[in-house]
Amino acid sequence: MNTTTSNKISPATNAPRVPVERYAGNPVISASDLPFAAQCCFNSGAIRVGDEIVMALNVWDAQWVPRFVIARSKDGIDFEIGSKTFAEIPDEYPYAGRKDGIFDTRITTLEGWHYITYNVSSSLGGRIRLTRTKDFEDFEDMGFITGIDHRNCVIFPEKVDGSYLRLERPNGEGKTGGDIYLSRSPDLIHWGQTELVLEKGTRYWESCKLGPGAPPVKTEAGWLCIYHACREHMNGIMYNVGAMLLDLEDPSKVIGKLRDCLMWPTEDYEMIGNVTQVVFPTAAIADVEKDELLLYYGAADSCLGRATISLSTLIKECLKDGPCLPGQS
Ligand code: BMA
Repeated sequence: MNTTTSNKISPATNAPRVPVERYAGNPVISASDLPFAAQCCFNSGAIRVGDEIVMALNVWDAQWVPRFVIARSKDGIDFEIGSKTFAEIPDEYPYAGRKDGIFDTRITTLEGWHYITYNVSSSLGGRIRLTRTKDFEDFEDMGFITGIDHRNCVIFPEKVDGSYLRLERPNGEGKTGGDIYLSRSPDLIHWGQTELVLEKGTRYWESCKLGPGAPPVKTEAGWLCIYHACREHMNGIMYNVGAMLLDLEDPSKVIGKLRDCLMWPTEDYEMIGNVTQVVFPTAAIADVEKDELLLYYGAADSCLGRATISLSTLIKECLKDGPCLPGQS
């Protein structure tokens, strides 16, 4: 496979400690690959099912109406993209009739089901909704699983200590928001026992807000979490990617966190688009035998990128830096 490692200068160091190999054919999916007219597609969850990568593709159609469709691929590069919509803007006040949407899908396989979380927004705030499927053909809508105002939510692939778990980011930035929390649930519908996991601002590249990116990946060392991390600058907000490891038994505890930014926008398709300077990770698929973590990420709110990372290097470097709590970095 053709890959390319960006050699551009890191905002944190001069040489990346954990090289990120972008697929040389990126964007791996863009609007022109769709079987119907569309403006863009980005920020889409994906998982491995058997010998396929299945993606819950987050598309904005020609009229700027958001549509979710399923895409499948044997090699994770060439996707067969469906046109059947599996989730729509809820037909209820205050969402009905608004085009601002549904977006940011993430998929977690859990107890024989594939659970898809996504954000439903309106001018009154965003909320997370859940749907599930066994075969990516028939879907069961499970309704809203947060109150107002939530932006991002990823579900863990197994229960810990008898509870389902998720990482979430209530909306907001500045003093009162933009941090990552963990919540627990007995049934995936009712959530509580919320604890702060990671505060923004440990490092300058994650100074203004953070959010869970890909659903956590279980490794021997801990739950590996790839998250988005934002920095505000004179031209707006730059979306970067960070990595941390959470304790296997108590995932509210950070046991390792990469001090340096793992990935930041460098390529044209990440710098230029509907929203400039955005790399927004939504899927991390581990292959221990290949020592690979495969990432899918939205680029500039316009298309999808694909990248690979050495799993062992990433884990080692996260552990080396320790929890990296505020004031310790
Ligand atoms: C976030 C989400 C993402 C988007 C990002 C950059 O708040 O809305 O869908 O990629 O902003 O625009």
